[in-house]
Amino acid sequence: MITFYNHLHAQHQGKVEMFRGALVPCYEVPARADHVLAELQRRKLGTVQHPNAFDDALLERIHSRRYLQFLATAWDQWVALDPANAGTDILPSVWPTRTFRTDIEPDNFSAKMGLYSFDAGTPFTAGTWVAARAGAHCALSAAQAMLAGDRAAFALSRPPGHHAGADFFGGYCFLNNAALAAQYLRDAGMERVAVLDIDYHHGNGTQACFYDRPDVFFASIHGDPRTEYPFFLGHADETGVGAGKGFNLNLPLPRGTGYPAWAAALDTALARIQQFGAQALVVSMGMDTFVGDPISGFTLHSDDYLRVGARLRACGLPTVLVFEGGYAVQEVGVNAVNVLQAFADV
Ligand code: OKP
Ligand code: ZN
Repeated sequence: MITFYNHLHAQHQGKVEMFRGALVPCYEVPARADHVLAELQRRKLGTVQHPNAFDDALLERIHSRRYLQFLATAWDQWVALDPANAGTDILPSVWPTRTFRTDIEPDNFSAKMGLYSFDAGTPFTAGTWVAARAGAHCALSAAQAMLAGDRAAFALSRPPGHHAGADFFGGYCFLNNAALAAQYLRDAGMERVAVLDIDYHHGNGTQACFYDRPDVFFASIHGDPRTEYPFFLGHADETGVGAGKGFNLNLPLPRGTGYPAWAAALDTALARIQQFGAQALVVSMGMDTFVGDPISGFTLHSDDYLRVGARLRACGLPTVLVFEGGYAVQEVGVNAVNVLQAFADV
């Protein structure tokens, strides 16, 4: 299986995130991707390439222009406020909630940060835009390789993407890599594309991108949002709207869910994807369902990921796999590559 590796990922290196009133060290660290790369190379699982180049206009297929322009200039705006800011990551602290307006972009920088985000756990750093953009290019490159005939391709990138919407970042995500890949496949002429999100956290950004559309089916298996991040989306009664009604499937599971119940949900999701008649599959491959994950609550074990890879392969679709979460840093390489190896082997 070919891997497109975001060689610029370490340029996004947040220091701290807000958690229970304190700034704590970031969980989403460069070592995550390093461990996956090292394990891929150790098992000699296909070639590893840098991403291809793409026109920035492709990002506008999913994201709004004003949001992209903000991301591209945010760091310079921040340092322009005060040169001393160059040593500090940016975190938002004020948001437009219900009854506020979001159509006018404020001039104030903190207000802009709030307009374009939904949490205080997602630091924006000097290299965030460069890293996120190259990560999106990895997902697009994987879609391109799949279109060219590869059965599967892997985008190994960080920061992750599935919480990012058309015009907001949050949950460690800035550009929605999986959504960009799915849209790329649609634009290349595939009529029905499915996105399957197996990260522990609901892929609210991806769901929002396609919620009113019948051409991209979104299915997600995740911790119940009543107790789990991102809290405000991901319930089972969210089935799509308008022309998109019936093309969104959420399978929330309680904290503590283990492989048997999780795999039953996976079978349900894959059956619906087959029923939909998907011509290609994009997987938001979060590895934070692992029992040892420090911020998540399912109890999958490393061997289970071999079974996950085999099940994904068994549905027979050309597949783009996009790396998302997974914060048990020492184990994330083995777990991710178990999925890939079983996909490649079976
Ligand atoms: C991103 B992805 C931990 C708080 C949780 C947000 C989690 C984002 C997960 N102290 N903060 O879906 O893996
Ligand atoms: Zn996650």
